[in-house]
Amino acid sequence: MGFSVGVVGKPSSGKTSFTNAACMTDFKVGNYPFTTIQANVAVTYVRTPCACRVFGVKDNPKNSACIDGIRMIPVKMIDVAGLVPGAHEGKGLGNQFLDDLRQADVLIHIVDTSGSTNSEGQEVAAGSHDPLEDVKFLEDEVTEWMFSVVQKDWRRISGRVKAESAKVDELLLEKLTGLNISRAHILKAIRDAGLKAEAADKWTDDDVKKFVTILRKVAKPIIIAANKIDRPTAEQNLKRLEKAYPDTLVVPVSALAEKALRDMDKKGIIKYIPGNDDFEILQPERLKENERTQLDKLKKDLLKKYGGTGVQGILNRAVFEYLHMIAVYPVHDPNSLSDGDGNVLPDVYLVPEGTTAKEFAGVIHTDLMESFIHAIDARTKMRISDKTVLKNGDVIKIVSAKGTK
Ligand SMILES: Nc1nc2c(ncn2[C@@H]2O[C@H](COP(=O)(O)OP(=O)(O)OP(=O)(O)O)[C@@H](O)[C@H]2O)c(=O)[nH]1
Ligand SMILES: [Mg+2]
Repeated sequence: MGFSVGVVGKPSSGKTSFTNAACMTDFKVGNYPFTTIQANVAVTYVRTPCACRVFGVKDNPKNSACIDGIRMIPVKMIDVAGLVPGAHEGKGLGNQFLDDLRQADVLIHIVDTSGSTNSEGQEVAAGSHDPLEDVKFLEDEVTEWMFSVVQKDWRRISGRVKAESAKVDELLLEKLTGLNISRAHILKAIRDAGLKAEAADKWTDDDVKKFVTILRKVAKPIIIAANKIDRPTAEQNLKRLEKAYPDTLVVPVSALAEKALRDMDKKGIIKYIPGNDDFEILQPERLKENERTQLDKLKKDLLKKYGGTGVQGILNRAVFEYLHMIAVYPVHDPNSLSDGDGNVLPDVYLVPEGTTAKEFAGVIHTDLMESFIHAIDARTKMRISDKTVLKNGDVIKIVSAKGTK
């Protein structure tokens, strides 16, 4: 599966609750630190209007699902153990589990916005801990982790740049490719740090640190889920978080409410579509009076106030708005929009904005890219060249010398 989201934060901030709500799993949740030790891996979905509606066809999705004209694209979610300040030096559970985040394309930082847990994740009086501190330390810990990976090998890398005029981006790529970091990420970080790749043997410790700090932002962007927004002390802190991090995506979230709504939907008591700011009660007779009151309160104080529980919202916004990914559908036959077996609009892939037709072929299969001839846009039925930049919702046939898709 293509896209991966890492779920990070201090202990007891609600990482596993968020994962359970997003993926409908039942991983262990607890109000004490380090409930999670081994990473939990599950699948969630981002939602986007499906091309079937635009083309007016009935589809047969294979690598995804389509519900009422909404295409659900699977995304891998990795819920890791809680991080405490000093984790990169071995505090708490140490930084081993940071390795669980290697494949993540983006990190969702689950913050206890209600301020009712301290930096170690222990319960404290609601509102007494400042969640702004949590954001700062988490960014630092992830950067320190990346820094330690680069630093471990820096002598050898700078030595080779000096002795053999080796390319620093190539050596760094070898080192960092396992962290899902690309050459483009590395080159951008070198450029943005104002450093010169040819002079890497002369980079000071501070230069390397600066490079890694920017690389972390480029390759593992962190967005903020302001969780536990259902608690009274959270609202004020949400405003402070938004003000302190104007360039970061900050979304109010209640993992607890989302899981409760999805569970009731599964039982058929209500109809709730994740991401919506409303639900419909289907079987009122199955609700006790206090449950009914709680549901009314949840609708008024959370769904209507914040536009939803934020769980689906933050995923969609992270992928489409913040990371600028687009959804593209490959087909075998641009007229029937089907694959070789007659399935209509079977697959959809998330690719970064700016992806060309030829690069898209490479996302499906390396062979398709290598033998790429041209592509056909199913909407216009026109040929498009290798360099044509694709758009969100495009349906594309790749014509290649080795076979077609
Ligand atoms: N009120 C409220 N409580 C929540 C919410 N999300 C999680 N909690 C509670 O916070 C506590 C910790 O939840 P977990 O999901 O286990 O937290 P975690 O971050 O995975 O914790 P570790 O695995 O120990 O790092 C539990 O008591 C949850 O019920 C929320 O949105 N609202
Ligand atoms: Mg957990």
